Amino acid sequence: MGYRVAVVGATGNVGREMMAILAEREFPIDEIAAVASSRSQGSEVEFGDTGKMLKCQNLDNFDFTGWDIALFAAGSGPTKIHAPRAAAAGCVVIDNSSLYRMDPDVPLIVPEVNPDAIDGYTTRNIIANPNCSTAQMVVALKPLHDAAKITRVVVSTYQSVSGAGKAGMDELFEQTRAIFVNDPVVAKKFTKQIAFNVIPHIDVFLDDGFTKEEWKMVVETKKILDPKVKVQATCVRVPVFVGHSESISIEFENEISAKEAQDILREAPGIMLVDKREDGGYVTPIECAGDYATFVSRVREDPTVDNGLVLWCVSDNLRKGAALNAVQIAELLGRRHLKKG
Ligand code: 11C
Repeated sequence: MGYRVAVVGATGNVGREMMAILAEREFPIDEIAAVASSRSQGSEVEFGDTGKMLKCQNLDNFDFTGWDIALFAAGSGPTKIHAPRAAAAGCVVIDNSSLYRMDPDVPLIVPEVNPDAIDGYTTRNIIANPNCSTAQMVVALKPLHDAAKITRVVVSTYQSVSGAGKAGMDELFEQTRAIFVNDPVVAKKFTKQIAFNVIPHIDVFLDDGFTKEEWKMVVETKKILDPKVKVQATCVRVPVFVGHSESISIEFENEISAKEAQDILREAPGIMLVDKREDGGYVTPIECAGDYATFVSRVREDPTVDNGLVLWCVSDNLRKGAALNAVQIAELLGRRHLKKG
């Protein structure tokens, strides 16, 4: 006996990945619904590679009664209207938007890091999925924090255009094509040309000069990993289709060598250590796209601080950064709370 699962936002980048990962991981499903805005009503999405085609149902009048789990990848606007409606109908919402992440009554979960926090979901019947750049970073930080207690993190990100949705991917493709055929370059989704360029700006600016994407990395890491850890982030958009990369500098309370960190990371859940000090002995976004792992490379000691390490971390932002983490939360929920059979 399995679950009745609705994927909300099923036609978007993340919704499609959710479908694919539910099928790949053989999540126990009795019935699956593809739900989307009225614009997509009637269009079809495939349930992974199963060949099973699902007709999109209209979110505005979808009745969540009797559905066990709804994976939301619909953006904050529709989520604000429909997630509380689903939760009130008894369906547990796992939400990929930023709407509920900092709500004290909503657990923000990365299963490799803070699985126990899921027990608090019953207050609102909603569980939040973190921002993609936070998810991969905390997977890499957690085993090191357990070993030597992290005090401070300074991170610079190199984020792919798929983080900005299909429109971001289309813009990189269109601008690249335009440059090759000498057409004018048009920037709509991004604030400057993204093809053959990098843009140090993701999401809106806040009063202190940081962007909201940078702020999310700070507050979400504190909520998931440890409120005492200080985080400072610079988030940058790069002309890569899929896969976010991060250069992470970490300060620890206790001593930890690069060798010790490598040994710990090699055994840590969700991590693939690829760290050979030779040409190509590290992972780049092209190689991580489509994979589940958070890849860690270039682990080294930071000679400018006491007890410091620097590392390179890459992951598929649509998978561990979004859809995979959401499905892992559903699996955790099933194991701990919504047992079937
Ligand atoms: C980006 N990280 O790459 C963003 C996308 O809060 O879930 C995800 C935003 C979020 O643009």
